[in-house]
Amino acid sequence: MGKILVTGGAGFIGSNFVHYLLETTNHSVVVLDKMTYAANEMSLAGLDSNRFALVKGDIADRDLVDSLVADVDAVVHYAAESHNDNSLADPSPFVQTNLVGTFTLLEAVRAHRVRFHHISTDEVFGDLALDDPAKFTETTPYNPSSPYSSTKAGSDLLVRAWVRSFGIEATISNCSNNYGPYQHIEKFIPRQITNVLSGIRPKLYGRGLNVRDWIHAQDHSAAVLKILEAGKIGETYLIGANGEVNNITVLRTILRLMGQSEDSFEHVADRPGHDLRYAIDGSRLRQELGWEPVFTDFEAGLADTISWYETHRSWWEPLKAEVEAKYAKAGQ
Ligand code: NAD
Ligand code: TDX
Repeated sequence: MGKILVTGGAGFIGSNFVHYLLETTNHSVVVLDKMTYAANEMSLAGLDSNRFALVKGDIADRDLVDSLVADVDAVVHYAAESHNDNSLADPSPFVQTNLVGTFTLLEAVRAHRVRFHHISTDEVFGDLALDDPAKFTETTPYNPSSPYSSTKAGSDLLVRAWVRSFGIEATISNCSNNYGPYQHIEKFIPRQITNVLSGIRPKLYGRGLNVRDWIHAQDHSAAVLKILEAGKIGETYLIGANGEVNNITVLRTILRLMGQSEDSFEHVADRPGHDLRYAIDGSRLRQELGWEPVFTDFEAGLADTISWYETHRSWWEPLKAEVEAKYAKAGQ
């Protein structure tokens, strides 16, 4: 390989992947990122400029994308509008970035015959009942619920069509909910950690019985690298670490780890159309590519994450007031 273009590399999971790649391989990395509200240049500070460059730009900018793709050996595509609540308030950037942006990248990898890996989510499958023993597999039909997840589903389908119709060398992965350092504080876990650190009572949507299947962002990065190196072209891999927990349990664990009473939170308005449960069957990835998660103790991973936010206040504190003002307007 050699030189890898990472789209969305200044966001949460993309920046974790850039660090992982630079630390565990000899590849060099070019990040293409529009630097939206979700990006943070501090997440990429101090990287070796001989092996790393940041290009500020839009994945839907055809000429820019074409020139960058022409000069790399592989593209790993993380860039997206990623937050469900934002997609309910204004779906428009989701359609533009997640669909038109992915289309623009696909046309460039088709023209230059460059290896492509597409990052997606388990939310494309819709949700499962709380008492359903089933988990999502690679053959579960798509049934997305929100503007966010429907645009991710559409982007996956574009990739599949470009593989079949044009023979591009692509793989897809659908991962469960990530946690870890560098996650934007609009998301559930860092929002509650930084609420406690700011003297704000944590906010739980509805009754908090919705289940998410948590995986540490570093385990996600390791899985993506495996797929990039050894995945079968045209294949889809589900990435999950058997981390199903309901929201109220996650919140009570955070409160306990932070020395608070487990009841010191507020119930707020539920998310419209709120998916009940996600659960990944990741056995194909384990069996075919030998990937295993390292962060198997969720509570220990949460404790590490809490300590990261405690020691990186300058990374998140400037964002806090605006994020909470936006939620307050929605009664959340
Ligand atoms: P994020 O919102 O933290 O980061 C997204 C990044 O993409 C930001 O740096 C942003 O500036 C950039 N970006 C947005 N629009 C762009 C555009 N038009 N051109 C170039 N850059 C643009 O998101 P995240 O949570 O890190 O998610 C990354 C990817 O992983 C997404 O594709 C998401 O669907 C997928 N995913 C996320 C999770 C999760 O739990 N967060 C789980 C599974 C899959
Ligand atoms: O303040 C909150 N209180 C709360 O109870 C917030 C922000 C969320 N929640 C709930 C909603 C969800 O059930 O917590 C759960 C997790 O919420 P998010 O962090 O918004 O994540 P989710 O909607 O599950 O989507 C995430 O995982 C899949 C990512 O944001 C997506 O990008 C990814 O595809």
